[in-house]
Amino acid sequence: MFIEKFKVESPNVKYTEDEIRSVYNYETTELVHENRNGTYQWIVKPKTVKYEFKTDTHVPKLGVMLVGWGGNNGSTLTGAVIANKQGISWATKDKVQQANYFGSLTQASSIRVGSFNGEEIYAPFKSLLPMVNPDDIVFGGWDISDMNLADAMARAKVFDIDLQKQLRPYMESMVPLSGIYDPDFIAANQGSRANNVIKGTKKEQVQQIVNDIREFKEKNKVNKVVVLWTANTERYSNVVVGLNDTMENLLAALEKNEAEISPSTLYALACVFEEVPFINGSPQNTFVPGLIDLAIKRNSLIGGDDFKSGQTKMKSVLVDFLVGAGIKPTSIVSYNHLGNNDGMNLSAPQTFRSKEISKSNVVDDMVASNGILYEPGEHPDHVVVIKYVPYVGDSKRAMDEYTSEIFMGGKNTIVLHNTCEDSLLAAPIILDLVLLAELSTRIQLKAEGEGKFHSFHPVATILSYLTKAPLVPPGTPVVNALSKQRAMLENILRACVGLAPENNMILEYK
Ligand code: NAI
Ligand code: DG6
Repeated sequence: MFIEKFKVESPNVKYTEDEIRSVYNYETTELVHENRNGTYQWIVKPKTVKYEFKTDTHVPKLGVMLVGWGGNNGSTLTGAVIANKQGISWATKDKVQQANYFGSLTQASSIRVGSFNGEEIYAPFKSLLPMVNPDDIVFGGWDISDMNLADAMARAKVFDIDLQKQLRPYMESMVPLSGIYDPDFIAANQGSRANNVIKGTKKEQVQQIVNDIREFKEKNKVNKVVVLWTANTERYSNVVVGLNDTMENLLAALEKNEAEISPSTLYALACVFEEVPFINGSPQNTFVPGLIDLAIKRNSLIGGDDFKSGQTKMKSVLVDFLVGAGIKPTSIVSYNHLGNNDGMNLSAPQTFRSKEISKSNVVDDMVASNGILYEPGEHPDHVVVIKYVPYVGDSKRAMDEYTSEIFMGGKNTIVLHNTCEDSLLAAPIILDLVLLAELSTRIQLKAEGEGKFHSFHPVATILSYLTKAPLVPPGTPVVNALSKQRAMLENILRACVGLAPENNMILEYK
């Protein structure tokens, strides 16, 4: 059965006019490796840590500024939100289609809240805590191309033509602000697009972004802004001691107009200065150590990297399943071809390399979790190929071959073929990233023994379900397995309303 909303009644949770307060017993373990009677042993000690959470229930008017607003993802997301808000439907060759938010974890997935008369009861994921309604988001942003959003939508060739016609009047007047362009960081084939660029030194460019955010806030009367990079994939920046390895060095490098500071790092700097959340949807190392250092010191949310939309999402399910089932993946080969501007940009070796890295490191934690299957340091062969094929446009083809060793030396090969508009996978993920980033800034917590409430760590691991290469604070484990990432997110939100983590034990019926 499906219910629309619910309220938790418990001595551990209190709803007031302004906040939800909960007390939550976090069941965890403490591990010790110690010498007992002459032999080293692993001792596991279960322990309970009491946490308190408080969630500000005032949902702000949210502004979202996209870097790369006029791209396929930017125009698709903007058009989709307008279509949902306006209740637009359109004729396809199959049927009359209604706008929806399919593919969004927050808007189109559900959580289990319990059993009632022997039936499982589910509610919308978004009913867990008060969240911004995507229909109410005000969009804006930057692009190095000055094309208005209606023309950008037509260029993207993602939406059906009947929908485009209905959206055009809403999107014609939406024109991106000038962007920071540095041809050294993206493919040379993007040069012809760059007719809308901010001039000046890097420091002046950062200041312009700061001014843009302030003006956007003021003009649209929004209480909060989240900035998200959905612009072209850049090459990796060189991480150099003395240049970008610490906050001080990065700020000094900005003063000196050092060439090796990428445009994405400049936008991120502006956001951290303004304490505006910044999310990186592409694979490059925008978050050089100096930037992470600065974000931590200013307690300004950063999250990334690279939307986990299709092939990688499947990979982080399938490899988790195989390794979890005691099957040993030995070779993973992932081919992609696509014909959109992202594909054209990725046809340059340096930008492809950024994508290759983020697509390749996604099975490491699953492999490391099973020492029966893998020797220490052993990995499956893992190859990623991306080719630009203009004819297929935004409709990306992803083909994967997984070869595994099974029982008694047998081999098993699984082949997948996925065809889908890339932007229709990415747009709902962008939505989730901004909604969850905003929500997480309204949650405060403290563990027993901590005097004061504090926000989550500014490096937002809570967003990792949505990214291929989750950015984590130094010294924190990276989790790629999709089910664990979802459980982490859902269980944290459940804790905020005093609900136990979903443990799937269903002991009531055992
Ligand atoms: P796109 O090429 O259609 O759009 C990117 C836009 O960014 C373009 O309009 C371009 O003019 C603009 N741009 C480039 N550099 C800029 C800068 N420095 N400042 C402001 N604007 C700038 O690409 P698309 O398909 O929208 O993808 C965007 C990014 O998202 C790419 O990096 C892609 O790799 C990444 N991504 C996409 C996924 C998907 O499923 N569509 C999944 C994972 C990541
Ligand atoms: C080529 O793979 C283009 C890329 O931008 C991908 O479409 C994007 O990174 C999505 O990747 P995945 O692996 O999540 O489908």
